[in-house]
Amino acid sequence: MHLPGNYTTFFTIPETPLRIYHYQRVDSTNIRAEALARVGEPAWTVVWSDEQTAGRGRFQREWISPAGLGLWFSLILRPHLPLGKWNLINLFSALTVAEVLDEKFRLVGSGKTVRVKWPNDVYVGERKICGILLQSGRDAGGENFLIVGIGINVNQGQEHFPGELQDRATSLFRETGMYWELIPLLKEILEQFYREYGLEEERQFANLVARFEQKMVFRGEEVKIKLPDKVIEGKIVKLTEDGFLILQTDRGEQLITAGDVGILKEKGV
Ligand code: BT5
Repeated sequence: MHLPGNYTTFFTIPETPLRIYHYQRVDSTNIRAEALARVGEPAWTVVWSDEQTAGRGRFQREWISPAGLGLWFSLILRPHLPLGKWNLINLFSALTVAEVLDEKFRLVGSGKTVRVKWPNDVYVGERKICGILLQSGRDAGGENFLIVGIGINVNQGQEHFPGELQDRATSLFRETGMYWELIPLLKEILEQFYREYGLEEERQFANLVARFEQKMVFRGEEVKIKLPDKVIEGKIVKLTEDGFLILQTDRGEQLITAGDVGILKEKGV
């Protein structure tokens, strides 16, 4: 077995196959997890780091990951789903984080609720609290794997975000006025992920799209979607059974498989 290098601690979560390698600082937990998966690391191994020096979002965008203030981790999965359905794991991951965070808001008696934005962002009001990056690959033995990279802002105050993010990003601390311990939160998210994933896998993720739609921002609203080469406008009609977006545009319905969704009135997404 390939050893995962200079990790600080290692722990498991009882009654689950979850194994967590904890680092103080890495470039990106997705990069580390991918390297492990390529040489055959099994599903449910997690790479977690206090800090990332090259945290990444989609399309190579930067993900701000300051030391000790949030949860930055990546989980290896080896899904038994047809490849065409792996996109559903995007939706599943966002929903799982949203449900755990909702539980925290209930706990502190806050009236706030967490929403998901297609395909895999988690929002509180207009601000992003969590971003997710999925990367698939194939290991040396020819088996496909998936890396689920999750970044959750936990204890940042407004001043910890760079200027342009101060209004667009939030954290559990900003929303509840309380500091949250990272390890219990990480364990809770991973446990819930593991439990719910098993249930979803049994029913082939059949109810997931409906659950996601209920928590989804912008349903039925006019939006603009930034694609790599253009921006299109239209109304979100619904999601397909594979979790892609159907947009009603003035040229008819269009299927959107990737992109950034924002409301039409907004300056940026
Ligand atoms: C994402 O990309 O939202 C996916 C982020 C995934 C981060 C995790 S952390 C663990 C693992 N290791 C990694 O290297 N990545 C994963 P996207 O939808 O492209 O959003 C990126 C945009 O969000 C940036 O361009 C910023 O505008 C904004 N952003 C950056 N850092 C942020 C933060 N900490 N909180 C909220 N927004 C942020």
